[in-house]
Amino acid sequence: MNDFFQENKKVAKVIHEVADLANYLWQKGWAERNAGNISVNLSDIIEDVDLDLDNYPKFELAQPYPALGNKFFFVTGTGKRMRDLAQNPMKNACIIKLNKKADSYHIISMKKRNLYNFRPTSELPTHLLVHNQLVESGSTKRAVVHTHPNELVAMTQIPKFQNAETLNKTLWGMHPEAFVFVPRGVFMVPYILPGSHKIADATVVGFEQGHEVVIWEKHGAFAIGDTVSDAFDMIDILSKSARIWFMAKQSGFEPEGLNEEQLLELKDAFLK
Ligand code: 2HA
Ligand code: ZN
Repeated sequence: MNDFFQENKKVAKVIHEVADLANYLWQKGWAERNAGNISVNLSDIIEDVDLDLDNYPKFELAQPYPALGNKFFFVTGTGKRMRDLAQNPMKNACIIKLNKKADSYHIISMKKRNLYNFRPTSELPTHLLVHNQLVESGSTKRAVVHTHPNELVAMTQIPKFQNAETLNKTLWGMHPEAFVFVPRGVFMVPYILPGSHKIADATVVGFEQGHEVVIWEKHGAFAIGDTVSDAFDMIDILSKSARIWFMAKQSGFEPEGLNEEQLLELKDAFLK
């Protein structure tokens, strides 16, 4: 099965993109140990594969994801390191296929005997719920990326930035491109236990409202995009703004930011 996916050029390209991204996340210092997770909906590029699902291990899901019946996903593995994934994606991530009712999945990229204790990411509830929303809403976005971007996480340790309005205004004000590329700003989720269905439910609200980046207070960021690179760019741009804020602050000054008039001018020019 491994070979099949590598022979499918479109799937191989997605796997390469994920491996490249895993390397960037590690290089950026956003992926300590097993931090972060990535998923890509492959259903448009894996059409009909004649699979005997009984040959592949089956796992129940705690809830159904109605829009995801029979869909395929490339998903990083729980406990796996991004730096290892960059070297060997098929050992540190897997392809899953949901069943028709979308209340269980099979891992189809590994034979039962090779599976050992491999499982998809601990944040699977959020990844699947977000993909469910993307498919339901007819979005072209197929990639979901979660990482721990240092400066953005650090900002959420500062009480005034636990409010999306203040955080967005500050991030946009540090660099105009932050507004150009993330004009809807981030959606803030207050601290909730990682890996929980509760954090999945809170996160999907942000994407339903049209945001492309959701910040998890004191934890990290979730972003969506047509590709994993697009999702990464959103976090990278905001992270740059956060870095500029800290640099100005550390030099002993209160960062000035763009004023209301300048922000309005950007809104007129770029908010479609
Ligand atoms: O994959 O980042 O949020 C480990 C995490 C959990
Ligand atoms: Zn995390």
